[in-house]
Amino acid sequence: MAETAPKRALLTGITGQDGAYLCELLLTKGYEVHGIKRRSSQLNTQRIDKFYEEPQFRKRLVLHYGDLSDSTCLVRIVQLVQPDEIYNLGAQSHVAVSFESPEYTADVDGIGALRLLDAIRICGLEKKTKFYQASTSELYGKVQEVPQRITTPFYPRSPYAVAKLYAFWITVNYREAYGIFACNGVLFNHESPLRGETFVTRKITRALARIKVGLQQCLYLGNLDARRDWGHARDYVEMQWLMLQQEEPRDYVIATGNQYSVKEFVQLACEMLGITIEWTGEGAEAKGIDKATGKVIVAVDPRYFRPTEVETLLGDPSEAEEKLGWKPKTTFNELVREMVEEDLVLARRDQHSVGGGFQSYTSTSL
Ligand code: NDP
Ligand code: GDR
Repeated sequence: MAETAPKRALLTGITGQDGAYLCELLLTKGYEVHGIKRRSSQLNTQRIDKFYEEPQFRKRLVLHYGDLSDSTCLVRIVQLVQPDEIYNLGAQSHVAVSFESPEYTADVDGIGALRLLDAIRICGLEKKTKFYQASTSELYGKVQEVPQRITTPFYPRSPYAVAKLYAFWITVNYREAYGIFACNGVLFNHESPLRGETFVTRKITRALARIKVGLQQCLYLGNLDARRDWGHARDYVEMQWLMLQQEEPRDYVIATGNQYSVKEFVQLACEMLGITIEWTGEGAEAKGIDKATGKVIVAVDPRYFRPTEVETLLGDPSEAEEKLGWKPKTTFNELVREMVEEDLVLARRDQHSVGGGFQSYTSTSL
């Protein structure tokens, strides 16, 4: 019997957190995975390098240089790969950074989605290529309904969210106008040990682990009262794939249905590290003191406040459960534990380097 060709997926943002988890999921499912990576002056494929070392995956993973701001390269890659599925995960994904680079963020996060959808049309692949757009709970911004579901009105609060609003609607429009199987996954925050170090959860687990082993004195944060619905990236990429395996394309909210504050995240991470933290002050004056040493280990630096903040987000995942049978597997406690444990290993490794006379990298600008 002739072997059937593997399904082919094209991922933008393959070098990011979700890209790495999705890449692994698709390779495990037998896909041929093509990824678009940006040229960088330093290596930027650390999260996916391990797949090249796996003999069973190596042959089915292909990387192409490209950029979401460059439509000619996107058309060329889509034409070359003829993908069955495109997952548009690439983005300038940091909300605070989007206030500093609003135009770039609009170009990559908003128009980037259009460029890819148009590449599908230009290549005549409307009937073949399914499209996943990485939409976000940031669309709800100043929340109009609790919990947020797919019908909740949007009220974006940052250049990032406004750019993603455009990407959301252009995805809907290309589905309706050209019959492309295109879906938005409106994902609430999802984290992991692979999370970028400047997002709040990873910043917390990394810094507290380094404080625990004596490599850092204090963790500086912004709004400690912000509340988020935090899930695990590994669970969420499964849902991204599931959405493209349905009979009909539609948009879904992906969340856990539970919410915690930044302060509660810090508190739990401290407990897991055996640090007893005592809080004093409120708002910009809030401080976390290590009870054992009396030292301030968490403080607020207003530099991390945003011009417009999203105070609270809480998703309703019931539709994903009813229609797709999807439920997040990892609890909040398990997520925080996994991140803390991995960062403690990294901190101890750094501690050994320092003991051996090497410098350890502590950025105060994270
Ligand atoms: P990351 O920031 O970890 O990864 C972003 C990826 O996009 C990286 O691979 C990055 O490349 C790439 N990228 C950045 N700019 C460009 C560009 N101009 N052209 C091509 N690629 C580019 O994000 P996540 O993995 O956390 O998120 C994936 C997607 O999901 C993003 O679109 C994000 O906005 C969205 N999202 C994320 C959520 C979350 O909680 N994680 C929740 C909701 C939505 P490089 O490695 O070179 O920087
Ligand atoms: P978010 O994630 O903005 O929700 O966007 P982030 O982790 O950056 O912030 C979450 C909340 O924590 C508050 N906060 C801080 N944030 C950062 N980064 N650094 C700090 O020091 C700090 N102190 C407090 C923030 O103000 C905010 O309220 C993420 C990204 O992955 C987006 O791409 C994605 O779309 C959304 O999640 C859903």
